[in-house]
Amino acid sequence: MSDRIADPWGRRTPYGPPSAAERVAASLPGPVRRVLPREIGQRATWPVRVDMFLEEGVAEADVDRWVRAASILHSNGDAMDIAVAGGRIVGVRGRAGDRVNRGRLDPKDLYGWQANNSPDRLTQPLVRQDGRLVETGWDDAMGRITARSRELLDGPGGWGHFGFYTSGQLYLEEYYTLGVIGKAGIGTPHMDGNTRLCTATSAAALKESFGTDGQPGSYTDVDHCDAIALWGHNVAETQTVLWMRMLDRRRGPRPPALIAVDPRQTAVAREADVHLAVRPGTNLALMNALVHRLLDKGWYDERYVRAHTLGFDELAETVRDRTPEWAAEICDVPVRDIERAAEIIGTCRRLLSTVLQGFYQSNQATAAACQVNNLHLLRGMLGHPGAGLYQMNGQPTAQNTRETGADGDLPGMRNWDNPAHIDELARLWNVDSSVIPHWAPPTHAMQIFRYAEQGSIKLLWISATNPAVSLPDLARIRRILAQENLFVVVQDIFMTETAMLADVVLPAATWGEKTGTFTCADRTVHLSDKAVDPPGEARSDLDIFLDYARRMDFRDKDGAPLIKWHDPESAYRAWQACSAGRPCDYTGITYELLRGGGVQWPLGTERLYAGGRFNTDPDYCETYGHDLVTGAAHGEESYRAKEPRGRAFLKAAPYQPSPEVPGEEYPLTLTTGRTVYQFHTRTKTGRAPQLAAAAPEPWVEISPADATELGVGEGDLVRVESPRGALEARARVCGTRRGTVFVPFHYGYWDRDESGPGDGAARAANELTMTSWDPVSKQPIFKVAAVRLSKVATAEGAVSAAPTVGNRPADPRVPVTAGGPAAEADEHVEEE
Ligand SMILES: Nc1nc2c(c(=O)[nH]1)N[C@H]1C(S)=C(S)[C@@H](COP(=O)(O)OP(=O)(O)OC[C@H]3O[C@@H](n4cnc5c(=O)[nH]c(N)nc54)[C@H](O)[C@@H]3O)O[C@H]1N2
Ligand SMILES: Nc1nc2c(c(=O)[nH]1)N[C@H]1C(S)=C(S)[C@@H](COP(=O)(O)OP(=O)(O)OC[C@H]3O[C@@H](n4cnc5c(=O)[nH]c(N)nc54)[C@H](O)[C@@H]3O)O[C@H]1N2
Ligand SMILES: [Mo]
Repeated sequence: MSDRIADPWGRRTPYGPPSAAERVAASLPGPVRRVLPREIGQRATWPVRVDMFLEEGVAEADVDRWVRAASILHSNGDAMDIAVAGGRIVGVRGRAGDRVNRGRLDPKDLYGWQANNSPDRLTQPLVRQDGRLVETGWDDAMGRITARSRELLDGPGGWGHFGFYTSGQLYLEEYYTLGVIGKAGIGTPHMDGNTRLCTATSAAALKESFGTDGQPGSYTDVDHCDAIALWGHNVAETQTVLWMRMLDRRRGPRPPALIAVDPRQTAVAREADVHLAVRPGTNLALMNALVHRLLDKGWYDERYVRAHTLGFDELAETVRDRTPEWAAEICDVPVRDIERAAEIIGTCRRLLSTVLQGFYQSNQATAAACQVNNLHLLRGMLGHPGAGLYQMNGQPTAQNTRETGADGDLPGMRNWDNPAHIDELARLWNVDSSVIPHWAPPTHAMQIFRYAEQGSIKLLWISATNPAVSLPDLARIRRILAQENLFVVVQDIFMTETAMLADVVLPAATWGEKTGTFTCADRTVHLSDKAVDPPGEARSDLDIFLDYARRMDFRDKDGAPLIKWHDPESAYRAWQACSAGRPCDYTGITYELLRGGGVQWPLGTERLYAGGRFNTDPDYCETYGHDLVTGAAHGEESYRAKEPRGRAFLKAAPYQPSPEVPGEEYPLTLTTGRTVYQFHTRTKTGRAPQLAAAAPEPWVEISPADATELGVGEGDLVRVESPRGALEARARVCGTRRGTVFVPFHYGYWDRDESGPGDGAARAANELTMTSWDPVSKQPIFKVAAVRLSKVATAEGAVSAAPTVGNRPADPRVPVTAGGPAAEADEHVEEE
């Protein structure tokens, strides 16, 4: 038994990398491998550890059924089984045989399912009547949406009045259906996902460097690598099972070196051999210096670069004067640490990189993420075991939003600017090419809200996301959603801050209550089956979208229904046909195959780009590329002129400071992010007792030096103000860089029965953040804003402001966060 609140990572199962003999053995064909002695070829695998948590009073013997599923609270793709007893979910258990987690589960997965059973689930549609939301039936609610849609679509301006804002948390089948409705039914370019806030930069960086989206690496790279670099990724709190794998390597023989780039002393940073606590917003300066150092020292693979890349000269020119000394000044980190990091990256044999929000949501996001790609290209570190690159995903199904085109992408990683790709889709859907909105770039999320603000978008359909807490500059977002002339549909499982502002609220079924597939950050597809019925009249998101298509009577060219599928598996088959021949080819990956466990796309390909051949062919690529500084799109002609012939692009850009930097009035830099215990706006984790109790309130992390200067002590109530708004929370004095404060963004207002700060003090981090985004990926800058801080009240007694497993308190007297008996989970390690 283990308290996974006190110890989120559980028991260590150390292991080492394969020996040279084992590596050779691993490359042999299966039949040969099987006759080798057992020690060879099998020892270097990550041991199995099965984690389980069941409701109090329920024993394993009481479980009626175990139903296959995968994690829905992060993008790691951990496979699990849902325990069902008496028609209810009563617990979860990791799947021992799965390639991703080998039985382990994240604390959010162990405890978070309890939200499914919460008594305050939405169970009936609601409509706004005389200013109030009142319960109604599906027919009335859908009837109102359809009537408004018809009126808008048939009137002047038609498709221009529709905006769809979806998620990274629905299933592949649901996204594909929504994508076809938007792109071929209504024909609007105003469709995006909250993936814009999450992994838009991951997609953008992969497209710019390699030609299309798609993660090159495999999680087994952790088993093989001799160096790990975590670029703005607090993996210990946000993908705990991946971190368990890394920690098990660190505790085993021949451990990999570890580099962390993060302004805070996270658990990752404390474990690292080199911690670069950069000033928020300066990633590109650091990256350019690292590239400079690699070139300067000759730490790159000249042959690989010549044969498989384009753009070396421009890159070399861009970083020519960008010395470690230069970057040390801008990033405010020691020169020798930059040099040490460069040496590890430049001389290791198998480099694994993961990139996430510290880069994606920071200044010059795409340019900085592309430099990580460059480090791998320069060293030829792609496509072989241990040479892994994850331009990480965050949300569990963000990869599918992108693949299926429920955001600003086209289904199957097709290119908006390639008429042949549009024609392919038109043939597939049997519609006229002109219906598919490709005459202008797709509208990104921030621009959709701008159009709603200006009144041109009149119907905004929000599914599985809570923008009234998660978008920047919340006062503005609340104002937009509350507008009289904007018809807002919210499809959710709880009464969120956003739902409170809706005209129609649709109650959805969620994970465990519906069937569908999703794909994690190493391209492993999992099937998650329906385990129990949804509460009340709640319906799956797929059924809701299908019902809308039916009521709107969308037709193809021959007058047949546009949507020709009716359930998850038929939707999946339609998607398989759409994906055929594209990088994310799902053909062969059937539901039946997935019932045996997770499988990577494309079938039989553990790593992409093994032969150094990239997806950059002009007829195949997903984009003709952009200028990383301005975001200006390159045209087809100039792209073809480069004759990529399967080579990757080494893209370059000079560093520029963030759009907002601290000054006299707002002298501190605010950055935001996550705790291990909460998921986003807490609609699920805030309803799981163990998780809710571990981090019940927001807090403000501040460095000891700043705290002393401002007269702030542990637990004191402080006020943080930016040019946009203010919040109040308790201070956690801890290891963050001087001049930087951190606030978790999880805390909205639903548990206070208000849709906004009301009379009380605000507490959402996004009251403070700014409306500004990366020029290429259009991902908002959540990680940098200028603020000031002042003390409101002194803490009374021993106050614990925040969980202690993250960024540790400077004051050793602060009590350690623990879950106690209610959080005891099972951990079963299979002994050899
Ligand atoms: N527990 C938990 N896990 C989650 C989620 C969750 O809500 N809770 N959400 C999931 C999702 S959708 C996502 S996208 C991922 C996000 O996973 P992460 O990206 O790991 O999480 P964040 O806390 O947003 O940001 C990571 C780190 O970036 C650092 N940082 C801030 N500014 C900068 C900067 O300018 N440069 C650098 N180098 N670092 C900076 C922060 O200090 C922070 O520690 O997590 C997924 N997993
Ligand atoms: N300041 C700051 N802001 C940030 C970030 C940050 O680091 N800092 N991170 C950004 C990132 S990376 C992300 S991913 C976003 C996340 O932001 P959001 O997407 O707004 O956060 P969630 O709370 O996950 O919202 C998902 C909603 O879907 C509902 N839901 C869950 N399952 C289902 C389902 O099956 N069907 C339906 N219809 N609804 C369902 C949940 O109840 C919840 O209301 O926040 C972004 N905002
Ligand atoms: Mo995310």
